[in-house]
Amino acid sequence: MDTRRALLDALESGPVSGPELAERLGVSRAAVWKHVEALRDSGFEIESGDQGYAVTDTPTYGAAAIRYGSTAPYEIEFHEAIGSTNDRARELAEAGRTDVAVIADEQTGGRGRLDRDWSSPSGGIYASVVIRPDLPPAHAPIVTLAAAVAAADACREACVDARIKWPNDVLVPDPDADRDEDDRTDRSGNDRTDRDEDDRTDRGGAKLAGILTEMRGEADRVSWIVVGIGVNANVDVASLPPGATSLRAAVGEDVDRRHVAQTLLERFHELTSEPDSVLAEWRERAITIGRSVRVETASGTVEGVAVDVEFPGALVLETDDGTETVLSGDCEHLRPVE
Ligand code: BT5
Repeated sequence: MDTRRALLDALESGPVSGPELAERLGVSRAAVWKHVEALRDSGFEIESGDQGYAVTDTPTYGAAAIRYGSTAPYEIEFHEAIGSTNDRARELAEAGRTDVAVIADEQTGGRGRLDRDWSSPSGGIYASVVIRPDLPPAHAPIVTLAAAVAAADACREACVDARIKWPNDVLVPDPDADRDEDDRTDRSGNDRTDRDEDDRTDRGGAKLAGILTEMRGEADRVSWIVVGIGVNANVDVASLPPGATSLRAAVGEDVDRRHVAQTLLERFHELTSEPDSVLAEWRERAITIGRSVRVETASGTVEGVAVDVEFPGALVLETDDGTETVLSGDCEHLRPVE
C-alpha cells in the first residue's frame, strides 16, 4: 500500500502524532511531514495540534477523497476524462489486477449495452470495478443485480427515490404514471412527449443510472468481471438523452458526489460479498415485478406479467402460453389497455 494512503488510513480515526505515524508507516518523521504537505496540496486540510496531525476537511472528489473513510476495499484510479472506464478496467483485469475501481469525471466514449452510447458529461459518476469473484460464469448476472441495488442505494443517499427496472436500469419512478401522456412532464419540467416508444410502452420513470457488465470466464469459473456503473449525478438533463434524469435535477441542487460514489462502492462490495442477499434486496427496490412487460431477447420477444426474479437474475413471466424465464434482454413496461 502506498505511504500516502497508509497515512490517510492512520488519520481516519482521529489525531496521531508525527513520531507515532513515522513508526506505524516505517518512514522518517521528515517523510511523514512531506506526505502531509502533499495531501494538503491535493485538497486535504490537515491540522497539526497538541495531539498530532488531524484531518479537518477533505477534497470534494478524486481518488483520495473517495478512498478516504471508505470501507470498500477497492483501490481507486481516478481520471478527469477518459474514453471509457470499462475499457481501462478491462485492461487492468487482463493484466491480472483485481479490486480496483476506475472512476472518471467525464467519459468521451462511454458505452451502454449492445454497442449503445452512454452520455457521460462532466459531473457524473462513471465507475468500473474489477473483481474476481468465486462464481461460475453462469452466475455472473447476480453481480449486475448487486450493482443495480448499490446504485439505487447510492442515489437514495442523495434523497432520491431510486428504483430498479429489470435487469439493470435505475430510475426515478413517474410520480403520475396513471395520468394522460400529454399532461406529463418530468420533475425537471421537461416535456416527456418526445419518447422513442410506442403508445403502450412506458419506461417506468426517468433513467438515472445504468450498468454494463463485462467478463472473461473460464469453463467453470469467472476469471474477471468488470462492472461499469454510470450515475447521472451533477449533470444537466439537457446534456442527456430524452427519458434521462439526474440527481441534481431530482433534488434541485448539486449532490455530494463523493458520498454517493462511496456509498455505491461500499454497497457493491457488501452485496457481492454475500451473493445470497442480493435478490431480496433487488426485489425490495424493483418496479418491474407485478407489471405487464415486453422483453426483447436475442431469440425473440416475450410479453407477459413479470412475477418474480430468480437466481442469478432471470425474470419470471406469466405469459399466455404459461410461465417463461428470461435471462437477459431489454425490458419495457406496458401500460394497462384501457
Ligand atoms: C446501460 O446501457 O444502461 C449501461 C450504461 C453503463 C455506463 C457505465 S459508465 C461507466 C462504465 N463505462 C462505460 O463506458 N460504460 C459504463 P443500456 O441499457 O444499453 O442503455 C443505453 C441507452 O440509455 C442509450 O441508448 C440511451 O437511450 C440511454 N442513455 C444514454 N446515456 C444515458 C445517460 N447518461 N442517462 C440515461 N440514459 C442514457
